[in-house]
Amino acid sequence: MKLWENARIVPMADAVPGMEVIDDGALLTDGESILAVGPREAVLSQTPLADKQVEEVVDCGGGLVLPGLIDCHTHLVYGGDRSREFEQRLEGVSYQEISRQGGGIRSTVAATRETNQQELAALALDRATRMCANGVTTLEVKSGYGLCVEDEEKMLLAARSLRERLPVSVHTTFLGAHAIPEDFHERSDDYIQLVCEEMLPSVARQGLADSVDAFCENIAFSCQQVRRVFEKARELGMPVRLHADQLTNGGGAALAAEFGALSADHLEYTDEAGVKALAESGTVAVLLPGAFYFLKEKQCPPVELFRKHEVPMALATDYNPGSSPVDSLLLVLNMACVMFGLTPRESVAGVTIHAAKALGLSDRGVLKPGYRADFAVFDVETLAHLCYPIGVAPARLVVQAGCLTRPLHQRP
Ligand code: DI6
Ligand code: FE
Repeated sequence: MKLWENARIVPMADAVPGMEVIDDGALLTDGESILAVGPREAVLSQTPLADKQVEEVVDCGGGLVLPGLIDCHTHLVYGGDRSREFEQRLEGVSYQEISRQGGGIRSTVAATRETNQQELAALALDRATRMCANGVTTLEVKSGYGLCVEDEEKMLLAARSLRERLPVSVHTTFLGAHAIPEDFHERSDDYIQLVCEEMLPSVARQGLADSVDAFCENIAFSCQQVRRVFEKARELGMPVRLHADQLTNGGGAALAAEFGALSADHLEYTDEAGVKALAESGTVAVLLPGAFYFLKEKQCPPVELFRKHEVPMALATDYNPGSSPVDSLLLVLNMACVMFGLTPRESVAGVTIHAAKALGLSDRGVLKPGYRADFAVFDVETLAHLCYPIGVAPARLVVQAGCLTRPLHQRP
């Protein structure tokens, strides 16, 4: 057992508004799980200290202790970069226009196909290492830059390899329906057939993905095409999520809800009917302010409607080379407050409790007995102090499954 003391704890569960920080708190962990959390005195009184069962006492330095951060939407496995496209956009060419000309996602597909699994894994490791320093303990990673059986699987294997190399839980998502590959130009239905009949069954057979995603948009796939993918996922028993209503209102939110999706992501153009559908299906709205900022979008997601209908809002980096080259979930907290009007508490809930729900994970995202001992310690006073600076210092300590993983030299 380990005792983590001198901590100001924000459990993100059962909070009384205005009383969410447990000053002089402590956590008791046993292996991968939390045994007790609360005011130090209360935790100590439950602790069999006399039996000398506490093998280690760790001083959290008076820092603010949060559940380990969860980045529930990333595309961090990819080859190449999109700096030339960035310059084109600065000259006034739109993201959609670049996509229609065959660039955009397809240019990253070409670069990713040319990069082997080991190289992809090394690039992803470097990116994920920086994310973990910010307190991330669970990371979702999508495929979607391979667009054929072999290259999609190569991406998923590269993503899964992070599990052995970093102290982070990795949740992988098959995003075969991300873009229409060049060899299927004007044959998008044929490509969807390949996704449903070959790619998805092969990925499922090997257990390479925890969920299935698609890009529902006029520059990608129609609702009808996404429906085919989701029906196949359902047949294979895999949960779904959807890139929905990012650039136009295409009815993506309602489609995601109809299939009981874990999450619907982006949602800038979702209307009230779509929001109600999400509320009824218990689907989490994942907001991605990095992409909104980088594409200079004008329409914010309907945050007021999410509040009104009590749709949980998660936040993620959407880390990718084309629309959201940001690896800092801490910066995303700031962006969500400034651009989308979330409160600091809503923002932090978006990268903890609600992000866990977006991944279908019920063992993390809050600090409670029985939950995973994943937490991060920041040298800040309050949740507002975590959100208001543009670029916060990385986490002082990161604990994953009960083990100190940052700073690494303190690893037992
Ligand atoms: N929406 C996104 O934000 C990423 N994919 C998607 O469907 C962008 C991917 C890219 O531009 O490379
Ligand atoms: Fe995305």
